[in-house]
Amino acid sequence: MSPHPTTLLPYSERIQLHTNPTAKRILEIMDRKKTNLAVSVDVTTAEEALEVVRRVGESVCMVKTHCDIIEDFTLAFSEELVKLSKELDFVIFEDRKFADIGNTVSLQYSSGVHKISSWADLTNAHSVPGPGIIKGLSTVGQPLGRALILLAEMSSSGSLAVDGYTKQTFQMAKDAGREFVVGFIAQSRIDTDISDGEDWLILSPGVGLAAKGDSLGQQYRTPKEVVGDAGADVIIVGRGIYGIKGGEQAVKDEAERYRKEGWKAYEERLQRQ
Ligand code: S5P
Repeated sequence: MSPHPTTLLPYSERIQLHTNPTAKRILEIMDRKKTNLAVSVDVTTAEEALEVVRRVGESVCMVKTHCDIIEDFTLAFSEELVKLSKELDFVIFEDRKFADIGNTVSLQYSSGVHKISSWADLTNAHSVPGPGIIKGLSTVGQPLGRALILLAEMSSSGSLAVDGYTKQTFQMAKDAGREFVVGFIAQSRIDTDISDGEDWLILSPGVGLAAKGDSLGQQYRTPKEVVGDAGADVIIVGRGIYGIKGGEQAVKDEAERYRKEGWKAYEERLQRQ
């Protein structure tokens, strides 16, 4: 199979193919810092999370959070995260996986303890409720220049987000337009986007250099498989980096190792014709 055209374009040339300010910024950072690595900071205290971010910040284009697992979450934490995102030049992706009707998700996004829209550049949603979820989130996020990605596939074994579901998710994004929805969580670049010629960002979790999976269904592939073979743009790594034994320096070094692997896979991909 010939490579998907988008996978042959450098990140720098794809910036102009986006109108959403967060999508542009992601591609600009990737190009500037030579990184397609997102670190998923799945630790349970604010201090630990900020510590991991300080260690990996220089190596990443994106930090992914699950704000609802942080026991002592406060808006001071999110303010510090925003400060670090400016100093260390990365985008904040809150992995909220919204999955309700438009009215409810707009409140979950803007209100409550977390006020996600006030600090997260990017968030994500399941397509299962239908297009109202995009409308609800966009009323809050779009005026702030935020962006949304949809979960088209998942990395876990037995996921129901396959085949027709994946295709319909893609169609839902196409129908919504690319002002707010800028891409997908997926395991590979979705073939059908050849037909509309649009540049969607593909972010892939389930990336690990050591383990092949965990005991709860997670499945890992290498950066080479994800970026090189499957044509994804951003690799999302959690435990493979923050869970490494050996202290602060080890986490920093491991982030660099993944950054280099991801970037090498991208550079090799650009050479394929
Ligand atoms: O399909 C998915 C989608 C997501 S966003 N599979 C995933 O694993 N994720 C998230 O990526 C998951 O919630 C976790 O935060 C991260 C993977 O973590 P790791 O420790 O397995 O690398």
